[in-house]
Amino acid sequence: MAIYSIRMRASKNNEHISGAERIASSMDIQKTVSALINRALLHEIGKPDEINISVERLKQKKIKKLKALNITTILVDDYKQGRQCASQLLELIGVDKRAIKKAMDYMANGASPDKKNMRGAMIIDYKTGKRIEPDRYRGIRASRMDIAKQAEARLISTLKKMRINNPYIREAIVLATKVANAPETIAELCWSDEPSYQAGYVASKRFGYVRFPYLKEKGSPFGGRAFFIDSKKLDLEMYINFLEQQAVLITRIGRCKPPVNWNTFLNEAVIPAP
Ligand code: PML
Ligand code: MG
Repeated sequence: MAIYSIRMRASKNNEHISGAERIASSMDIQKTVSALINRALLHEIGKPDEINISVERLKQKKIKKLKALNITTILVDDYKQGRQCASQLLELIGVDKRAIKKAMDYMANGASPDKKNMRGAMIIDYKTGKRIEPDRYRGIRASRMDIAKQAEARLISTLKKMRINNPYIREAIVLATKVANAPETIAELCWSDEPSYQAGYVASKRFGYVRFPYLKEKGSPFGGRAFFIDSKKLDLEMYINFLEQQAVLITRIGRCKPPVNWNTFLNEAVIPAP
């Protein structure tokens, strides 16, 4: 069976407003393309000036199959508390305070040099906070990934039970799983650029996908992603190649835990049971 990577990106006034992608068989290309176009047309920022769709055949043997990260939700009252807890978690993972502050400042104010959102992610040194992605406007866009139909059905039903099912979170789990599975990734920080969507997460191999219902003030259009790495050890070209080119399919889902407050999370996840 021929398998394809189908990618959509939409822009308005030369600014990226929406992007999404799927991996599908040749039989499903048409309905997938039409769903992605609908998605671009329904974006809350308004009708796009341009919609780009690309359809590219994948060599099946090269698709890497992965299990999704476990999902934990931390209950926070507002985005300030959310950012405090997210910072503490990043510190626990080993990211330096300086690097966390720089990443958050960039994301809160438009991370591209013209103070707009980037289409992709920043790559940030975990100690110094120095950005090393080659193009600061575009960033690195993790790509060529999806979740298999059966795993997606399970993920939807699990997320529904927790009352957190929506396309943002499903796509973010797929992306975060791919990114966390690059051995070079120390952690990822993300919050949404949708003005009405305030949630975000810190993802890592050790703690999984840890979400915070509030990481951003309501109405802010600024969001994005930061991948923390050790620039002294990193082969940047190989890392970017994995993130952008390696096809990944999530075939199994992880656990999805009921929401907890920050102290409970620390006690359960950080201090190991005797
Ligand atoms: C986005 O697609 O804008 C990023 C969403 C990140 C948070 C998803 C969640 O866990 O609710
Ligand atoms: Mg978005």
